[in-house]
Amino acid sequence: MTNPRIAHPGLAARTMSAQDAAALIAPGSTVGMSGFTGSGYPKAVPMALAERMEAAHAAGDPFRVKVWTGASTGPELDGALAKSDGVEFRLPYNSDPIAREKINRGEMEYFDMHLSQVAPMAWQGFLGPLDTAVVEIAGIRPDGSLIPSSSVGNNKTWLDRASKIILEVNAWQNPALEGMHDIYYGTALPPSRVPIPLVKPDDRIGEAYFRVDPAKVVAVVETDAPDRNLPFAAPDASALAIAGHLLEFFAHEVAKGRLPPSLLPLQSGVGNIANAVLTGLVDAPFENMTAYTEVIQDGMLDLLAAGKLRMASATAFSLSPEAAAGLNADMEKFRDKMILRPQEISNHPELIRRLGCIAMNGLIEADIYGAVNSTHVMGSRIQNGIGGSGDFARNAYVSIFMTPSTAKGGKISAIVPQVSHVDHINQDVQVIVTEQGLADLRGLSPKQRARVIIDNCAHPDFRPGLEDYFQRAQAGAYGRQTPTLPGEALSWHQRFMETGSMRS
Ligand code: 0RQ
Repeated sequence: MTNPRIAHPGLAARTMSAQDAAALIAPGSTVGMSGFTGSGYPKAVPMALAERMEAAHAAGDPFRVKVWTGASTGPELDGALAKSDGVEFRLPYNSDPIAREKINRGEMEYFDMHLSQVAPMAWQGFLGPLDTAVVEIAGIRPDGSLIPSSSVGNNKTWLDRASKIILEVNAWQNPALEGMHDIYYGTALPPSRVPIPLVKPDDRIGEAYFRVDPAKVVAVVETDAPDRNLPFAAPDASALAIAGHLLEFFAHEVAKGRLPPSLLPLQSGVGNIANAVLTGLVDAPFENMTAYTEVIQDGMLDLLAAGKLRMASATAFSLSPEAAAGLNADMEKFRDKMILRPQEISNHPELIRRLGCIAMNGLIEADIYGAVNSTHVMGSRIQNGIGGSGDFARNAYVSIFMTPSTAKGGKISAIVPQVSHVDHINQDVQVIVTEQGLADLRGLSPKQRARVIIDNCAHPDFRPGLEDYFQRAQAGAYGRQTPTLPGEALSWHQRFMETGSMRS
């Protein structure tokens, strides 16, 4: 029987099994896959590829590929390929635990990069050639154009750049997704680059479909499998306190006339705390809000459903299984309020600066001067990656980072004398919030920043240690602009690695 989702006869004729499609991917090649935060990633071909890899390894024949994506994917892609020891190089973002272990054991090369830069760098030729694109879509139209699925990510670029293309047509994806996407084809390389004509989060500047050269499509695979996302934890006391401090800050900024009553376009990062802040906004006195962000998570849907958020622009969904099922059942209600764009547009520095986004991201640790580490535990073990946090933090109207003041059951202070890895320099960090309070760092010098970060954000158990370091650094450092004691600055991390705790 013909599949109504594959309406182009020429492409329908290329329908085959995932195994046959995976057989078209060569060892050592570079594969650009769809997928962004657990949405819209291919679900059958990577698993079939992983089986091939295992068989090859068992026969003593190494079979590994280089994998590029939008951001994180799901266990059927990153998990399966990492388990089969099939990935020699990965970019630009990963949150899969098996892949993380491989990376941190030094068995997989990982290029953790700004998500807005992936497509431009691919076009500039900085990343090398792309052999195969494996892209999940919601359908193929009679003219051969493609209906995107639940994430856009870098798909446009993979489809344009790859020598050959494998499409997965997923019947689980809601047909009502059609028309929600805005695929902008106006990007060009310098010196031909022009301004991107987007001035409001609601603007549509592109097309609803991907263009594709049918001659490059070597396989079409039918699937029917859900996106797999992780549930969000119910907000704990710490997440609620952080949300409370932030909402108070927004109200204060509105009262001062520094933010309009509907705020400015919201960007919200990944994780439970970011989600808790969004949920907190449901009962806050801000109406007619918008979001210009990377992912639409549960809290954004709550805000849309409550009528507090007028619309949300992103590149992907990042929903709990319940919220994904709910959205799928209710897509008609939400679809006109959401736009999914390529990640080079959702995260574009020009647009973030123009729109004046309020950036809210998580962190691993911050130091007393306000530098932020979003990626590396103890300076060397990667957690996920910088993702879009750098795109937004540097260019935002106000750049906010949030975290509980301690990690690992209180053994680690999230506020340290010096971060063990730098993702966001202090100039890109304007507000830090923990459950203890909020530090507004705008307009402050390094020593003034240290004062408010220690007083407002550090956990009381670690405050005296930070205070002691700060005082001695001011008295004995080589210079007094950003007083630092190099021999001691990372001693808290050293203590944790030696004793299992930063506590002395
Ligand atoms: O590890 O799961 O093993 O216990 O880090 O920490 O507290 O669950 O916090 O989910 O908000 O994630 C920075 C990782 C925070 C995230 C980060 C350990 C902690 C736990 C997760 P376990 P929590 P969150 C746009 C924005 C970069 C990308 C980004 C992130 C785990 O926000 O990946 O911002 N950001 N993208 O125990 C040791 C510390 C720690 C620590 C936390 N100081 N020391 N371990 N952990 N702090 C979206 C995209 O780009 C897609």
